[in-house]
Amino acid sequence: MKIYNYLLESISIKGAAYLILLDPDKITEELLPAFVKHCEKSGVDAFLIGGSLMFNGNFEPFIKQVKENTKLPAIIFPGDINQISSEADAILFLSVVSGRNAEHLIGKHVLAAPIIKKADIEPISTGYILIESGVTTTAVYMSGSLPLPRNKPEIAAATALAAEYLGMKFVYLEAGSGADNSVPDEMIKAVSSVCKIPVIVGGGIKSPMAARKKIESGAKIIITGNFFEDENNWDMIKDFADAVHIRKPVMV
Ligand code: 1GP
Repeated sequence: MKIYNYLLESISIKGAAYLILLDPDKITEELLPAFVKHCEKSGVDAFLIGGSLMFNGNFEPFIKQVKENTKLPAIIFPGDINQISSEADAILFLSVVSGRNAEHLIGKHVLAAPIIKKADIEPISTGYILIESGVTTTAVYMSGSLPLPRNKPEIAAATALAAEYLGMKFVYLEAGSGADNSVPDEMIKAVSSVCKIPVIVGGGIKSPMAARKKIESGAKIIITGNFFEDENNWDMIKDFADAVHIRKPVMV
């Protein structure tokens, strides 16, 4: 099954999907096998893999190691075009539609497209909307573009709708990894009330309750990363997954 269809099916069965971001610069190869196994057991639906920088040159072996330890899909969340590998199942083909920097709207994509074709992995076209979160996040800085003001849900809604009309399959509201403030629930409501495509929300989500509120506001996929870089929090992965999966499977 295509990863896009797998995600849609997870949303339809469980009400929403829960993905964990693995940044090769942030988790050691010693901890990685135990972590991904624990995530799978706790109800996580898939992994995003990537980071804004890549000090760890082992991007490809990292994905391989993930795949060796879980059946869950490994989806590249690229910080740049050096993060493309045939070891992954799919790649979020992100266009920073909140910005006006042509490089991140289409330039990098032209360079990446032939590499993705050769790697034979599934590109999932995604409108990436950076939301102001109180500080300059790495994603904002690296994109060389202004984030969308957090008190302007109507701009977010219009931007997301434009992404949908351009044919993108998902819209991703991003507060930035480790953000002080996550994407406002009001903004998620505004976007999901006008868009038919599923809304992904990530950045600065630090509790199951916060994740649940995003789902109740209309988010269909929740991403967390930073929170589980602290091993002491691993016990809470299931709490996050349960909070996101608002529809419980019916036993027959
Ligand atoms: C970053 O949205 C993801 O792109 C995850 O953010 O690390 O803050 O959970 P956190």
